[in-house]
Amino acid sequence: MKTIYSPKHVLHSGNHELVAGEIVPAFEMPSRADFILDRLKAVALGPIIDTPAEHDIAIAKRVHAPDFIDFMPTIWPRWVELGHTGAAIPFTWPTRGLRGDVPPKHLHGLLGYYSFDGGATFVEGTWEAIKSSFDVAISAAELIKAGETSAYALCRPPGHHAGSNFMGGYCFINNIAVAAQWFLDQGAKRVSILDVDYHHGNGTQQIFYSRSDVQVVNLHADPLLEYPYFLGHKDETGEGAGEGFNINYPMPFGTTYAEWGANLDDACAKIDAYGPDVVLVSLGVDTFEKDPISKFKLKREDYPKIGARIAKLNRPTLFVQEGGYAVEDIGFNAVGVLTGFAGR
Ligand code: OKP
Ligand code: ZN
Repeated sequence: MKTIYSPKHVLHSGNHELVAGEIVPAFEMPSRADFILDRLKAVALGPIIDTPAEHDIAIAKRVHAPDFIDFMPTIWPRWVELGHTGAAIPFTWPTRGLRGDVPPKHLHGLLGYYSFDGGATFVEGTWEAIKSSFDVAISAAELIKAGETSAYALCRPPGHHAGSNFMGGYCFINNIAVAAQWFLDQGAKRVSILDVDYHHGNGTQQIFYSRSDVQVVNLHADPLLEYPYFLGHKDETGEGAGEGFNINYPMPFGTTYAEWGANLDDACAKIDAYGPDVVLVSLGVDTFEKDPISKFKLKREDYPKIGARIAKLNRPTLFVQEGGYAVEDIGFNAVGVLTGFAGR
């Protein structure tokens, strides 16, 4: 299996987040990609391409609002113009009782207008890293189109919390959603997205919620207990033409592979029944027992089983990296899924 990766991800670094009242370095940090690369090389999964082709950002506008995509590269220059020196971060959101339909003119207001939380922060190189992560996803999709049966997009920053016109949860462009639409635009009729990240992929769900050409299947922590809190319940099954094409498997804290794997089996049966031309996997490994921000109990030896189960779908499969914050273990777990898929 080939990997696509961009060294430009490192331009998105030094970000912080607010955890229980303390400012700490963001858990989504550059070393995550380094540990994954080290492990890819150690197991010799396949060639690692570190020069993804540049793709037209118009491709991202097929699932994202053009004004949202055009806004992101302006954030850092405007932030600096205001005299700020720390990272750009939203602080006011148009929640209940406020007008969410009028974009403010001031940058501070726009940051809230185009986000759902304060987890997507900008430093000087963030936009370039976002663009490179998008380029990685599309370049990996191109490998599948060219006939590879699988590929791994080592995306950073991740994407599954980003919706049509909002960022959040470390995510800016929804890489997997953009890739799914790209496959459809290249002639695919049906695409399945299987999101195995610990957190519900609210952005991916929102983007495809009323569509039948992309099936979205999410395995995640119960949103009554866990981030992103406001989406990911079992009764969210799609709407209109999309009715029945969104499937959620919320699970309690402490979930082990026994229960998680049973839900994966069920999810795979639903994907089989849908009959997609290609399967896209939002590969988060924050389900790991030692993940610092998560509460599932999957073990290192469980990850190859996930890959092996997905391989049984026997369809072209694109893996797109999402979360995973136990950085010393992330290589073993993410690459474990890939080796399991490859039958080793
Ligand atoms: C991104 B992905 C407060 C806690 C917020 C946000 C987690 C984002 C996870 N600082 N945590 O799905 O792995
Ligand atoms: Zn996650």
